[in-house]
Amino acid sequence: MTSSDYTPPKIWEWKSANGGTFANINRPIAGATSDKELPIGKHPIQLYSLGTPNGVKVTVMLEELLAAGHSGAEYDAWLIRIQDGDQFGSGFVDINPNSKIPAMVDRSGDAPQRVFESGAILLYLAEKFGAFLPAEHGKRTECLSWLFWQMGSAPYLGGGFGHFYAYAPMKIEYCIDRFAMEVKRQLDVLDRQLANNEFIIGSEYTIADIAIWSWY
Ligand SMILES: N[C@@H](CCC(=O)N[C@@H](CS)C(=O)NCC(=O)O)C(=O)O
Repeated sequence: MTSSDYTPPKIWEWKSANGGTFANINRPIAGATSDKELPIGKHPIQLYSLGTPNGVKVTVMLEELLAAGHSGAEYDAWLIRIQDGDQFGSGFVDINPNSKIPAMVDRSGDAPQRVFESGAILLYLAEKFGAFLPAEHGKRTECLSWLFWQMGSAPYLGGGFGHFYAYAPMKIEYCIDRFAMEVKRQLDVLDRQLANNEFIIGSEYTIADIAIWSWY
């Protein structure tokens, strides 16, 4: 297909009823839409999240830490229902100005520390507990390279392929072909890396595995 009926406007305007599965929560502006405090439980770590691939990364990390004997990783998990717009409540926006799950608050120190972006949360927890991140500089660099690879690649998978294949109101062959090819390529990157490695950076299980596993 080489042509379409659509001509992009010179100045784009927001049509709020543009269809698609997430039309009710997609907006071209940031910030809170309602006043809503976040609940706080009894544990040092407060997790505000949902069982999506990005959300699951943090839950897996916290459970791995607990299984490894790090009792300081006890946490309260609070559901943020993104389809209902919980991510636009003022309390959530205070801990993540980007209004996306997962977000976390560590209340174990003198002042609460917010952390957002799933990769940043994995790194924060790995450094806090000295776990699942190699200490040796070369291996640490390799681990962070794969962590950042995953963070940069996921939007092609979820926002690109997943969106146009499953959620877009019309099926556009060009978009599905473009993102299917990219997702296949990413899977081949992983196949080749894992052909001779038990875990993504070798014999050691790290936060790179946790980030990659939930998506691929
Ligand atoms: N780069 C972010 C992406 C987070 C993200 O896209 N979260 C989605 C669910 S997986 C979300 O909260 N969407 C709600 C929205 O877009 O309003 C991360 O890795 O934490």
